[in-house]
Amino acid sequence: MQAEVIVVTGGAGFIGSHIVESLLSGGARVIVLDDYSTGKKSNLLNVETHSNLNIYEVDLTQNIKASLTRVEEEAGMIDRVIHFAAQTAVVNSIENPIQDIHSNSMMTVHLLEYFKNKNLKKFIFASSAAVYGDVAEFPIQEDFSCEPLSPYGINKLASENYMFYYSKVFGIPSVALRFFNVYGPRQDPANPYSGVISIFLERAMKGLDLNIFGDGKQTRDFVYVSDVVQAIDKALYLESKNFSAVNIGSSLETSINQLAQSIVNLFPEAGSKINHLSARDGEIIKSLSSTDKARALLSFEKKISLEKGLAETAQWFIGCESTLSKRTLSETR
Ligand code: UD2
Repeated sequence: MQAEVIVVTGGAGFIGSHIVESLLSGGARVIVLDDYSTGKKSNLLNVETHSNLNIYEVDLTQNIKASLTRVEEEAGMIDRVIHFAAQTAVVNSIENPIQDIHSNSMMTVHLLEYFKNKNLKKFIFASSAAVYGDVAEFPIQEDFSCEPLSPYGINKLASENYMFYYSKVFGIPSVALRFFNVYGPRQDPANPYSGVISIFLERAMKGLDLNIFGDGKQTRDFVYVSDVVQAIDKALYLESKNFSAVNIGSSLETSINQLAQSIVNLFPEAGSKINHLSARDGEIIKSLSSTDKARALLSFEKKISLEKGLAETAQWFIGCESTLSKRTLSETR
């Protein structure tokens, strides 16, 4: 039997590259579409020469139809799509809400339009807990009202609404995975709005102080990337023809104070201290997912504890640091 063709937009990104590896090991033909705006070629280093992988460097805000037509000419009919390409920073969406439409919901609609009469077997979308806005009741369930408080969250919700419409009217089966705070190897600590775990790990490893915004009592629901991959894989082969929106989290809340202390404890020799700076504007105080729906629909079970996930991510950061210093050493020779 011929391998299924699966397109991963944003496949060179943090989560995307992990799902690409998992799909290839399952025997699929994988097509990555990425413009390397936040994704990196190095994220696909383990698989870049795999005979079942094709990588196309394309800007998906421009002429998606031409890119997908080319893919189908070269690889055959596309069976499933995992749509992860997006502008990922909430703060950018606030600063430039119009641009954000182009690189978020508009891209989703272009993709759905392309697939509307093509018998696509599944369309998976990286949604976010940002669709909920400020919630009064916990844990957060999928049927709570969605009142997003950023253009980023508005776009995620708009994409979901389009997916619902294209499933009802054009029969494109789809799943929106509402990610809580995902962390793990390859998360890039490059800017102040990168995931807090990547920032804290990088700083603790170098013995730099960890800066907590506010009193640190705010909580987040951290989920390890391999658990997320497990959920994506299940969603990709879900039997349903409809649209579903599903939370993907750990159903555990951790305060930023606890997190910072656990990370400092991983590098006892480095001597980082913990500081408190003023709170970020518009910060949510609490985040906690219900994953009952994920369990029922996708047999989702969190496998990696925060302790184990932090240790594995720390190992990855240490590995990167030593590769970098080896490279710098050989370059200066
Ligand atoms: C997460 C998502 C965001 C959106 C949002 C929806 C990430 C990286 N961001 O934002 O895309 O989906 O959830 O609710 O997953 N912090 C510090 N010091 C630092 C950096 C962060 O104290 O150096 C705090 C920050 O103020 C916040 C917490 O750590 O209280 C988590 O911050 P984040 O930027 O990792 O994620 P979040 O929840 O703001």
